[in-house]
Amino acid sequence: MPIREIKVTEAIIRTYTDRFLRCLELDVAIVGGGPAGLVAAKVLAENGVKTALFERKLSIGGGMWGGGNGYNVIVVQEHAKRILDACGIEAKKFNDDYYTADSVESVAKLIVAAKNAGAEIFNLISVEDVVAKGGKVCGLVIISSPIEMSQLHVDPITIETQFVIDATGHPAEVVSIIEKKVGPLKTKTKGVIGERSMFAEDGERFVVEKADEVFPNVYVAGMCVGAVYGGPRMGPIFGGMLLSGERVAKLILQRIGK
Ligand code: 48F
Repeated sequence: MPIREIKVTEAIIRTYTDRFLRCLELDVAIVGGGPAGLVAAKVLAENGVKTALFERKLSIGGGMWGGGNGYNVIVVQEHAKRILDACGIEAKKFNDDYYTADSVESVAKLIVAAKNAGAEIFNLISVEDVVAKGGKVCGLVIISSPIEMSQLHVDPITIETQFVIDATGHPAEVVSIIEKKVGPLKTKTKGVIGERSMFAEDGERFVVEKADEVFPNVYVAGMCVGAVYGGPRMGPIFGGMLLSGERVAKLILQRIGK
């Protein structure tokens, strides 16, 4: 049969629309498709939680693609290697304490793992606000990234969700909005402090230990944790990001009794 162009168009519009309509009401909405968001998506979805991840950029993967300084290698500590293993990412031992992995392979396989677990992933969608009723966050305000980038005067659309994970990395975008427009965070300083200079050992511990709920039903994971609490950055060592996403997913699973 000859290709009919409008059938291709129809296939795209119908499939995307169906997929999006299924995600209008979510258990968990994850903002940011870096390593922390992807691991959280995988763990939640494989436990039967209705999860979608929204990423502003064309490519999912955040700061993981470029490894360190554009050398496409990441370093992961022994205690986080099991997450690479679970996604089929090849990890090679380096000295006694570290493993290295190809950053491109790592991103690709984290995406596949999240998708295979049942998470929906939307790229080119920016979260520009939250829906807040009675001081509670109950949804996300989203807009197509090209519209956001071109600053066209176009209104956004919304989704509803029980829980939000802010996995937007260094800028901690969602919780910054909440702090300004909805109410103070549950943290001691009640707001986003911003990350500190590099201290990898502390930073790695920090992003895992403090990954938690910072506003009712809103959790932080990954580098966003460092930004909220003023933790140090850690550079291209990624164990903390993976474990932070996993921890937040497990905390939400506990909350909903799964
Ligand atoms: O920055 P990113 O990779 O966050 P992460 O998962 O991992 C941090 C590491 O990559 C690295 C590091 C490790 O030592 O420090 O930086 O914590 O991924 C965050 C993603 O969120 C997207 C952004 O494009 C990126 O891909 N993002 C940020 N704000 C928004 C967003 C938003 N408002 N809406 C949608 N996506």
